[in-house]
Amino acid sequence: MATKPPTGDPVQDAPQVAPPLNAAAGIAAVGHTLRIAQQQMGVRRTAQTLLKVNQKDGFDCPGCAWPEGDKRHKAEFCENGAKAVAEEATLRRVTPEFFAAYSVADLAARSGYWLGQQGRITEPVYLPEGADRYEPVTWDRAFAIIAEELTALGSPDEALFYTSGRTSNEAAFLLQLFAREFGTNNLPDCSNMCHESSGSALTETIGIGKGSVSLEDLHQADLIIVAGQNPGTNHPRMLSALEKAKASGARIISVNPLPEAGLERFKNPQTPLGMLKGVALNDLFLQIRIGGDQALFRLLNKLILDAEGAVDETFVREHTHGYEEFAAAARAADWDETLAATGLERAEIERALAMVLASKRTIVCWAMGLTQHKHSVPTIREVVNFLLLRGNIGRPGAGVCPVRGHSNVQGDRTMGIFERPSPAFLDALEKEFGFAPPRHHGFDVVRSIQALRDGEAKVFFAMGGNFVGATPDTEVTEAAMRRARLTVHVSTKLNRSHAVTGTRALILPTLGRTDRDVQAGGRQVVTVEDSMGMVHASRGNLPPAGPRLLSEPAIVARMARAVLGTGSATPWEDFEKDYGAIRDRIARVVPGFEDFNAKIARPGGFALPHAPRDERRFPTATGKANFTAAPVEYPRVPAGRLLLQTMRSHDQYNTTIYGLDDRYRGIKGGRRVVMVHPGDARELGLADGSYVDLVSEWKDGVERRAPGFRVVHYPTARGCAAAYYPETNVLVPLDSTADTSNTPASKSVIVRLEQSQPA
Ligand SMILES: Nc1nc2c(c(=O)[nH]1)N[C@H]1C(S)=C(S)[C@@H](COP(=O)(O)OP(=O)(O)OC[C@H]3O[C@@H](n4cnc5c(=O)[nH]c(N)nc54)[C@H](O)[C@@H]3O)O[C@H]1N2
Ligand SMILES: Nc1nc2c(c(=O)[nH]1)N[C@H]1C(S)=C(S)[C@@H](COP(=O)(O)OP(=O)(O)OC[C@H]3O[C@@H](n4cnc5c(=O)[nH]c(N)nc54)[C@H](O)[C@@H]3O)O[C@H]1N2
Ligand SMILES: [Mo]
Repeated sequence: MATKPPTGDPVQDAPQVAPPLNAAAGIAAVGHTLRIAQQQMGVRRTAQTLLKVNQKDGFDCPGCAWPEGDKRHKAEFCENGAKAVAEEATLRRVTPEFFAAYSVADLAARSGYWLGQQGRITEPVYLPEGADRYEPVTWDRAFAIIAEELTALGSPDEALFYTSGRTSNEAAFLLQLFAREFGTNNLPDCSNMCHESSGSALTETIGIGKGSVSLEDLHQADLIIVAGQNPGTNHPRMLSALEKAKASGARIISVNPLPEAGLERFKNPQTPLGMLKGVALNDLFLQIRIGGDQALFRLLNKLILDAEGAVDETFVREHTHGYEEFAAAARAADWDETLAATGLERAEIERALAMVLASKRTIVCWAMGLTQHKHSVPTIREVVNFLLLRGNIGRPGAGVCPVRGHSNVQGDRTMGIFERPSPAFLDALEKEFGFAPPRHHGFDVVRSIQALRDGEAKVFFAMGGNFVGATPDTEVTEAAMRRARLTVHVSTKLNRSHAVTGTRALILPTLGRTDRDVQAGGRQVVTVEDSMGMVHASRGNLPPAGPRLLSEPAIVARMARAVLGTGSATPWEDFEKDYGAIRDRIARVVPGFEDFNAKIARPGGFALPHAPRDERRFPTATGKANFTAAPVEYPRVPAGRLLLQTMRSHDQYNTTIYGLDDRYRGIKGGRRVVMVHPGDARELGLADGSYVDLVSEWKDGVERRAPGFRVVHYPTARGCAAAYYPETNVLVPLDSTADTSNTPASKSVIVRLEQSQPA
């Protein structure tokens, strides 16, 4: 057995900085991909695995939720998808000896990067009350511990069941079924921190909280606006779609405080010419101030209203509601205020308008740059107003395109992972399973943390993810988690959440997307839903990381039997044996999944119905698409302060850190950097290469500090700053959330920069 290792992290964070690149992908990306993959998987496994990514007989990439087209390339993956696969298919292992060597305190002293590099977890482990390290435990004992703690609760609402968006449809359906049979709607999930604002805004305005475009629509669009998204890093395969759209004459506007490499120029590694030369994707780059998007779209809407014949009057008359009130608000939009809110020039907005008016088919794509602000929901509603005005919903080449994050985050919600389920969903569940599900709403992510903090919740169960790593206000959240009676993590890899535990804790190792899943009923497939509502099967082909791993559906089924016992009439054992039995039930509960098993037999899967897209029908309260007229908001930043966005580098998957480089942005060997406009840096007296503490200023007066960040002079919008998450989560106040969606406002944090030393 290994001797006790020193505490403290051996990984040095020492950033070096070069000018940012203006092109994404290309040859460097291919070399980089293969190097990372081979380090983790070896040469043979690399070939075996990467050729199955996103193929019709293979597994769904555990990276992002971008869809695959019908015609697939042999290498239907990107550099970052390959990193996600390598991270999971690694040959490194975390064994019981590892847990014997490292105490929980040792693990808590390590960086997330180091924890992730240790490999796949192979055995269930248990941290008993008062113990300083995890020890091996049998599966039966683990489920008995969960049952002991859950049945001891005063109310089922003292338990929290979190999901991260890699969970398959089958596992997600079982988890929500179990939670509701147990008696709670406490199903917080990563969407609460992600696209919840999109879901809230879209459900109210078009009647369904999902995007309305297909890949084909993107190819047919005249104009694609990409706002608040960095596809070169986070959805690289989207660049191929944009390239294809451009080849058929589309124009592209990107709206972003940062000039992101992929949107400037894209070198498609799948075509020989693309590799060498690349294409410029952006026709217009609007370098907006953080949080200025609602003001921008509001003014564009006014200008459309003012332009002769620009409004699609037939569409507005036949399909929408609330036009007059909206138009009155939009006509009041003011140039000067918009220029102040956005930091843009009048001529830039006029150019954008000309492109908007020239387009018959417009799509707006967005991601976290729009969803993680206080006023995110009204911002996205304003985007909907913008599309409705010219009839850009429910016809080819047009629509809303919220680009989803985790590979099955959209599917998990479709399966009922939602703290505020619709009555119709609960009715269907009740009819199918014969129990009365709880009707009162449960806790979302932020509310769950408050409940743990205030002693209202005592058991925390996570189906994947890294809850304390991903959530805001790290110190508050970690203290809250430590108050739990029991914390349980179903995980593939180690992360921070395993080191910040309740009185007792369990780590339950599980199969990932790449692993072969064999149950009593034979080899299983699972299903996922992509960002565009396509559902398809995913089959892992690698031998599992160890013989004692259980699949996610098996874990839920066994937990349910241990907790609910003979009180449950649900055939949990059958579900574990054959996931087809789960799908038969999904088919009867969730609209659009009729004949589910038959439909996934078709290679490529099937599309879920989407009333606005398919038939211009809007299932809202008014029965029409709703215009809305919220007051324009944007963040006001006091003098001497900057507005910080917390975002992803090119070498990470959320809290999983693949490496310390952010190649496109020219940063190498470290993550503790803060990007500041050279003009702002000069005014603040901050030389490039100097070190600062980031200090967040929030109305509660509590000081939140992230020490030792290297200042990088960077061409971001004036008044703005950018740094990576999760290191900066400590700065995001728990109460700083988006109105309506309650999503942490992690893209608008007011900070002051204080001169300091490297951390
Ligand atoms: N390789 C990789 N792929 C991923 C992930 C990953 O971590 N790594 N994460 C996955 C997940 S869960 C998600 S949700 C997605 C996230 O995908 P993105 O949303 O692209 O991720 P972020 O890095 O948060 O980038 C936010 C972008 O919005 C811009 N932005 C910030 N504030 C504003 C604003 O106020 N207005 C505008 N217009 N722009 C703004 C930023 O400059 C940045 O370009 O990616 C998914 N795919
Ligand atoms: N400041 C700030 N905070 C943010 C964001 C931001 O932009 N800024 N973005 C937010 C967003 S968009 C999101 S989606 C959340 C992400 O929040 P989470 O989804 O909770 O976090 P991840 O880092 O994706 O979770 C990684 C862990 O998932 C586990 N895992 C991986 N694959 C599997 C699997 O197949 N099964 C199981 N059971 N476990 C698996 C591994 O143990 C790994 O360590 O973070 C949010 N937090
Ligand atoms: Mo996300």
